[in-house]
Amino acid sequence: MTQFDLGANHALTIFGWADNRDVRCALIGYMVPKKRTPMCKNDLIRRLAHAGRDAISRAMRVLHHLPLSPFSRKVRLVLAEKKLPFELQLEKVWERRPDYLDMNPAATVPTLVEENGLVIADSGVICEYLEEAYPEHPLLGRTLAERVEVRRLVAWFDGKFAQEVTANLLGEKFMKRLLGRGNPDGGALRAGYANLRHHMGYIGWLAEQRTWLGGDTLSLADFTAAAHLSALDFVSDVDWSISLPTRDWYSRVKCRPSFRALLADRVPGVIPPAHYVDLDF
Ligand SMILES: N[C@@H](CCC(=O)N[C@@H](CS)C(=O)NCC(=O)O)C(=O)O
Repeated sequence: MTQFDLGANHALTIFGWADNRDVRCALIGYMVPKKRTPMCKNDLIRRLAHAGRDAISRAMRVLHHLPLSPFSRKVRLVLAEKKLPFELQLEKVWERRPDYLDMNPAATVPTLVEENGLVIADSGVICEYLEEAYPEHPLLGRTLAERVEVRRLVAWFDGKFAQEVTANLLGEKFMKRLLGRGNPDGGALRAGYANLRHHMGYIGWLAEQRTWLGGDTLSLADFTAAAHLSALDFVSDVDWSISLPTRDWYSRVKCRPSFRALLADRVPGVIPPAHYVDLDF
């Protein structure tokens, strides 16, 4: 049951439900006149429509994200692999929206808001939560040894790779400006490209030893690495000729249906290279 304030004159109480697999919203409600001031019919209809839309959107799973954020991309891949419907909400973190800070005081993306209103901040926490809440289509590996290795690699890519590569390239070129922290630093960019070569060598080595990065099964390790590389690829920072095994592994991940939405991303002012969307690049 939700109560909407329809302005100075009326409140509307709605009993209903909505989900985004089958959008239904029962606007079974009643109006409570707060004052004896008349409200014009058109105004009332407009406010009811807004209230209905609010009721529907509140009940959908929403991921607050930025399209070039690898952490957001990782969660999008996991949600899609687990076949969990969700809506994307662009969050310009640099605007420091108070409502957003209430949900995620770190002011970073992503943040997931579940259909029941549960707010989950931080991509690592979100992925662990999704694995526990929706164990179908497991993404952390099967055996204990595999699960340890998958977690080690997730920490590797979201920690070491993110610091040594993503922050030096995407961070310097895009986030720094948006966050009002000045211009890209040439030294950081050079370090980023040099580190990327080493990391691609390591990914290629893993891909040659194993079916997938974490072992025999496709896992969060693959999606974490692919999330970082896909964001860098979008801004033309990846030279795939550096490591052919890395390229072959990436093209296998890129063919997953869960990847389609990432390939359709658009970012104002950034034109991805032609191979970004090419599944046989
Ligand atoms: N540990 C966080 C890191 C998220 C993160 O750093 N997101 C970046 C975008 S890729 C961000 O929101 N940066 C904004 C800022 O640093 O103020 C997570 O895994 O969600």
